[in-house]
Amino acid sequence: MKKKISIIGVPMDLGQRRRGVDMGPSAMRYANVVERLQALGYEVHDLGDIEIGRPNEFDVIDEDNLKDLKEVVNANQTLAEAVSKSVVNGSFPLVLGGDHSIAIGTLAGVAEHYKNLGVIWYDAHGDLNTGETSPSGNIHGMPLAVSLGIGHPYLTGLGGYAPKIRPENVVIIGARSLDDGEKELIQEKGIKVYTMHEIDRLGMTRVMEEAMEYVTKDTDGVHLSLDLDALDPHDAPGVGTPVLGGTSYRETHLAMEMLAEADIVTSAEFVEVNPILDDKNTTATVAVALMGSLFGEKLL
Ligand code: B3U
Ligand code: MN
Ligand code: MN
Repeated sequence: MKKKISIIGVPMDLGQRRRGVDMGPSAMRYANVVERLQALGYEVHDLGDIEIGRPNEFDVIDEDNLKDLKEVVNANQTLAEAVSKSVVNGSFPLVLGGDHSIAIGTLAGVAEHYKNLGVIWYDAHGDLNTGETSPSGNIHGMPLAVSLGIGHPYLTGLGGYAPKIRPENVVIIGARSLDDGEKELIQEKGIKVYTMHEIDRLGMTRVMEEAMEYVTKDTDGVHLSLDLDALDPHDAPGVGTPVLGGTSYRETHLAMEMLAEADIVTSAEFVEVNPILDDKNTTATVAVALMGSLFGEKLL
C-alpha cells in the first residue's frame, strides 16, 4: 500500500432523504481518523471537504425519478477531480462520506488511472438501481449501476468516459436488501454477490479469500466502497437505512485485516455515517477503527 494518504471529505446528503449524513466526514475526523493513520506511519493529507451546492427550491427536484440530480452531478464532478489528482500525486485516495451517491465521483476519479479496476462493494444494498427501477428516486441507491455505465447520462458520463468498471470485476459483500430491478441486473450481468446467507454459511474468512481472488484476477487495482449499513445496526446504528442481520464489527474487522495482509486495495471510501441518527458517535468510531485495520493496524 502507498505511504501517502489523501483524505477527501464529502458532506453529501442529497443522494437520500435523511439529513445529517453530511456530518459524516466531521464525525470521522472527530473520531481521529487523521491521527490513527499517522500513527501507522502514513503521511496523511487532509484535503478538507468538497463543496456541495444546495438545491434551489424552484428547481424541478424529481426529474426522471432522480432526486437532486444537478447538485449530485456537480459535487461528484468536483470530487472526481480531487480524487484523480491525489492518484496522480502518488497518494491513496480515502474518501469520507456522505451518502453513497459519492461513489460515482470517487470511481470516476480513480478508474481513469486503471485499465481494469476491481471493486469490492461492502453494503447491505446492491446500489444497482436506475431512475426506472428505483423505488425511492434516491441516487445513493444507484452508484454501482452508474459506474457500470447504466443510468442517466449525466451520471454515467461523469468524468467524460463510461463505463468506469466492468461487471466481472465487481463483488458485492453483505447484501440483504435488493429491489427487483437490482436482482434482474445481477442476473443479467452475472455480478458476483456474497449475501448474508453466504457469509453465514461459509464464514467471512472464506468469503474474503474468494472475493479477493475474484477481484484481483486480471485487474490492476482494487477499490473498496464500504457502506456502514453493511454492518448490523447493533454495531453501526448511525446509518440512514439500517437493515437487520448484517455483518458484525468483528467480521468486518477481519475483512479489513485480510485486505491489509493481501495488500490489494488502491483506493477506498467509507460512506453513510450519519451522526444525527447515531449513538454517541459509535458509527464514525467503528468506521475509523475499520480504516485502522485496512491500513495495517495490528495488536501485536
Ligand atoms: N434500494 C433502496 C434502498 C437503499 C439503497 N441504498 C440504501 N438504501 N442505503 C433504494 O432506494 O434504492
Ligand atoms: Mn450503499
Ligand atoms: Mn447500503
